[in-house]
Amino acid sequence: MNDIRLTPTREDKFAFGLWTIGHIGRDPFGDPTREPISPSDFVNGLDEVGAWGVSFHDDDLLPPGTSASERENIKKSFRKALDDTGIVVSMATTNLFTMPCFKDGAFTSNDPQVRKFAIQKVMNSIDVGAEFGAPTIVFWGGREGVEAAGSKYPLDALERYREAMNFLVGYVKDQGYRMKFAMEPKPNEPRGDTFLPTIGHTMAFIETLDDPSMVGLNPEVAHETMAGLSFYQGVAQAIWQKKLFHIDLNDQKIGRYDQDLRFGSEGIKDDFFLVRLLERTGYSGPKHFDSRPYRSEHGEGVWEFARNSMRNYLAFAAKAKAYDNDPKVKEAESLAGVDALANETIGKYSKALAEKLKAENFDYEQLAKRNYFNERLDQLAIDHIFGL
Ligand SMILES: [Mn+2]
Repeated sequence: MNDIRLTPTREDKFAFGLWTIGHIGRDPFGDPTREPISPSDFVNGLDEVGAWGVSFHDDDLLPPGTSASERENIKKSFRKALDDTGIVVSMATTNLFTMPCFKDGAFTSNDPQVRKFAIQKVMNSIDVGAEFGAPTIVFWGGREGVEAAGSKYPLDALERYREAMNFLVGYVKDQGYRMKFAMEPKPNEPRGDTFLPTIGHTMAFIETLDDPSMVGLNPEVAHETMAGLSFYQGVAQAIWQKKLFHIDLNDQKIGRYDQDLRFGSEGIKDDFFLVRLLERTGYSGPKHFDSRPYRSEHGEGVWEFARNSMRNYLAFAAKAKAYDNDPKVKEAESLAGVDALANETIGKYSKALAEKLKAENFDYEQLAKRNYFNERLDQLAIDHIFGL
């Protein structure tokens, strides 16, 4: 345990949103349990715990209804805290869910005026993101969905979703901003059913856009887990399709409401393999925590939550490295045939190869006798996580 580094450095690129550690503990059943943290105090706090980046919704930084002079003051003190600490703005996003006008959706509201207002709100949010150098704009379509299935023809809703994303890509290019978009899927909550509910749905949607190269994914542990899916497998496919532009790390029990738990506090094995995947594929984007302290915490407790989120990531990274360097793991992987899966099966189609393959004889009864020793391999992962 002694050689494991558990203290973050800037190179780790750990980032937190203003709404995460700064969450005031309000839930659908209860009032706030802690005081808000101002954006500049938040940045100073991040610096103290060793984080690297900060993200925000437009409304976290500049609450709706703030006067022009107040906006300038907020931006000035936020800028000063960033300059004083060296904390960077790693991502910006738009709140298209809190304002009552979005109750029927934003890009997919049945009211065209609401749809236009939503696009305008994102353009303004992109401008603020650009002002602070955010390289990525995240889109979480929290209200893009239905309770009453008959209230929206889903093919039309997807068409309007696409129209909005294409328009906003056009805006970014026209402004000459050096930024890309990352879409964040979620299966439900706050809507009964959300459009683009999973990593898979969203990646398929992105390929239908005018310029798919501008848009990738911001998958979140909790959201994919709510859908009963393996976040690890989903992220792996996103990496394979070169669509992992950003990531939201947190934790979640399957089948529950969106818990936004501290990363590494719940789905330990999936988290272990997730971190191993991010490390071995050289993911270089922000490791962004979209989670919040338990409602029972306040003061130092919320910063402990932040420290422990990063600590757990680093612990998993160290455990994953030890797992990969363990000769027993290498041996078990070889028995399982892990490396053999990286070798081409037959190659590109040709008539000659097809005929040759048709003529081959396979002793499938013999093939069925192979033991892959996956129990042994999996227990080695568990042993490493346990530290045995
Ligand atoms: Mn998120």
